[in-house]
Amino acid sequence: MPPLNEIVDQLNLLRQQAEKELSFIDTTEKLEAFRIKYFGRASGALTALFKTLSGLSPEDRAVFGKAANLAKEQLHDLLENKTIELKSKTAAVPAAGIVDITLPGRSMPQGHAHPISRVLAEVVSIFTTMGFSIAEGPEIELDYYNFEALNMPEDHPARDMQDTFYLPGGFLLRTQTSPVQIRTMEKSKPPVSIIAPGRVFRRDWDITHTPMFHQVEGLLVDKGVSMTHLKGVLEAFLKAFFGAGTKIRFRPSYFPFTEPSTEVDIGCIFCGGKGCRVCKTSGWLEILGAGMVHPEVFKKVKYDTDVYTGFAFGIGIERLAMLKYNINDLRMFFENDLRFLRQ
Ligand code: 2NL
Repeated sequence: MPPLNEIVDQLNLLRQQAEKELSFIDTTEKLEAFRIKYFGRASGALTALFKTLSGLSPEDRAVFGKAANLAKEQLHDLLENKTIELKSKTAAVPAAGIVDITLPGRSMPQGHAHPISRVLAEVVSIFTTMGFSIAEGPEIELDYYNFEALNMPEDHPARDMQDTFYLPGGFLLRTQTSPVQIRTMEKSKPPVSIIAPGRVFRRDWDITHTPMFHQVEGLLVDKGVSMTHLKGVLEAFLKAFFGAGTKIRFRPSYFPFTEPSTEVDIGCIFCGGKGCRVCKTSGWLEILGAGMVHPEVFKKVKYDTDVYTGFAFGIGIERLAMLKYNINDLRMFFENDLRFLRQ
């Protein structure tokens, strides 16, 4: 029986050798051969070393046994790490011929624009095609631009607390995009032909009202502009959006910022004018409001009312989207239920 220190040396040597061999192993077959060489039940090197334990004195056996067990554990860990390493390598690089390159690729889920964005983009595109430019402005406004300059007297119902979100410091959230047109007219002389698309805010929340919604307003100012031009532009828009066969009617109406004012209806697209639930049996759907710009508005922006006239209109985008996609609850647009948006 060799002395203890010789056995310990042998153990250390064995471990070093095993570690070195392991670092060169690159296939599962070689790894299996390695496992048998060291851990094999019949002739494994480690197994053989453990067998020498029985010939030692109880004291030596305790010391050597501890060292041998530690070495065995360490080698076992290394073996396990190597197994994992080799497995991940074979998974990442499949052998040539296993991959079927004729298989179709996995398709990625595709997103799309929100229905409101799509309708807004379509409306904007119809008007820019006619020659209107796009104007933008702040969503947080001053009372002057949202009301005062639009000929809305102090006691007008549209100025009521229940309709408008007031902010500290005399600011408010714009209730329409008209302030953009006022700002544009302040900065530039006629002729002006702009549309102002964007978000507007009102204190309302039910089936047909949300506190935030979208509008496209239009403004055209020049010498000799009349109601006829207004009719022509709006008819062209409605036929482009709803189809060439769309029936159109103009009804007299009232807005503080236009005179005369009109509301424009189209023949009901759901019943063809016969009368149904959507058009409330009238055969007509209200689409937009418009009119000739009130002289008081022109005075605010210092346009000469003896020289210039103009028309303006306002279109609610949510209403157009509801009609286009046959949606009866406005709140659906803002709940972001993906089932609704995909449909
Ligand atoms: C509606 C009504 C309208 C306007 C908006 C306007 C803007 C300026 C001057 C005069 Cl700067 N008018 N905008 C005019 C008439 C109607 O909107 O029912 N919108 C959904």
